[in-house]
Amino acid sequence: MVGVKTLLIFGVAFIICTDTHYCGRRRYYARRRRCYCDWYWNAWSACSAPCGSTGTQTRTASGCGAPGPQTQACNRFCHNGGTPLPSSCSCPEGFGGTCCELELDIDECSENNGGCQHACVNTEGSYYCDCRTGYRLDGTHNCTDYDECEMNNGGCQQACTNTQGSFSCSCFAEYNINWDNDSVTCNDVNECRLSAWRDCHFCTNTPGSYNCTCRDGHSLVNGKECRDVDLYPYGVEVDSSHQHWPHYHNHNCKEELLPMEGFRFFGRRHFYIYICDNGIVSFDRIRRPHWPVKLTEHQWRSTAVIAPFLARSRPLHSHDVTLHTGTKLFVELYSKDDDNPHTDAILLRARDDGRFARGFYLPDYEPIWAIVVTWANVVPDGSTCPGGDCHIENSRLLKNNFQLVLSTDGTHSFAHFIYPTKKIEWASPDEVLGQTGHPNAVAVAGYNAGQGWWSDYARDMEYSGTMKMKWAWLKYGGI
Ligand SMILES: [Ca+2]
Ligand SMILES: [Ca+2]
Ligand SMILES: [Ca+2]
Repeated sequence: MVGVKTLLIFGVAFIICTDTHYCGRRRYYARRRRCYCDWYWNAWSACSAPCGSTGTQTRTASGCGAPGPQTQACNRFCHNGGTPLPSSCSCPEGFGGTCCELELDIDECSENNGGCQHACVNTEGSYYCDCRTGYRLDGTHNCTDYDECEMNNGGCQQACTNTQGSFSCSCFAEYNINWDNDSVTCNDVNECRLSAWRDCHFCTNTPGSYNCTCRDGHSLVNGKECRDVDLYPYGVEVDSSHQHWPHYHNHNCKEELLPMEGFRFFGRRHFYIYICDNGIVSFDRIRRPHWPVKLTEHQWRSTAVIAPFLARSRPLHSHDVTLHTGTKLFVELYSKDDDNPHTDAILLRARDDGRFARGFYLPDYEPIWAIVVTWANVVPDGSTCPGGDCHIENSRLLKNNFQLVLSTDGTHSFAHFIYPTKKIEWASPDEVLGQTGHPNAVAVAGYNAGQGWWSDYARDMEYSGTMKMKWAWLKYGGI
């Protein structure tokens, strides 16, 4: 019976556990021949938010007698100091993303140019400084000039000059930079074609230089100008330069104070000289005479004047004439014991000129001062041309050169007119237009002591007021 009973128990157990039975809400199952009732948790669900302040997740239980679902907070955080919001975060500067998990780039250049002297370049997570062309970085923020000349002479053929942020090429004297082409190579200057060399008689161009020689009776001045030896030295020869002549428009002539002995001119003694740019000087203040008037005309009867070549001229002729090639006026005064190293030679020459002046006999003449006035490149006034300007090319302009030398010993005075060979090229502005049939405004020369009507103290030089004035150099000077 026991065996049956036991069999019965097992039989009951077997029946109960092989079926799915519920006892209330419990579930039974078989294990080691016994029946159990149990439950377990399922996995947590995904969090409802990746971060922030409201994330939750739930889990459920399964099995015999399982409890209800469970809920808990999750992902309640923010990265990098962010402030939690529902389901996201508010990020501090420099961070981004829903949860502030991203590090954002800061544009360092936006403030104070990143401390860079020139350019600031922002990069992801950083920045760097850059320099303008011609500069290079000195350290991390500053820029210093780059000396281009250090490397290969800057590519310059001759001279290289470093400048802030750049450099430039230049050439030695007698060479010209090749601006049209590369700005670094140098071309030889053909000096013989330059207007400044127009007074060189025989010019030979050489690479980097030139060679100038002169005809007989001339001396080479400044390496490029042949001057008639009849001329008194002037300009560079006596370490002086020409005077600028802004007086054309206000009609004034240049006033110079004479040494205290003054200049005795027949019955009057003068202490000032007024030098006009068109070939006349006066000892009384005059306005520039625009028209040549013979020296014996009544116009001068009370004005002491000396005119070596008074002509209708214009110091700056036309627009294409630069100051360099316009009229130049040299005024050099030499006074005994004036410490000028050239004075002795000038006074000696003036002495001989006085002693040997035709018609005078003054073997003891000893000047105490002399003034040398040189008119160079006197060009005709083109105002008679149509429109008032001839626009003659510089190289075609006719030019006159002449000199007046005054000297005195206080009692006797001399005035020398000097016309260098072939350097009187025109006598009337009409020659510019090729109108020489009936020229007007022909140059005059002579003097008037300004002592009355038809005074004996006035004289017109032969040729004065005629086209023969062009040959004054042949008659009164020249060789
Ligand atoms: Ca950056
Ligand atoms: Ca530089
Ligand atoms: Ca040359």
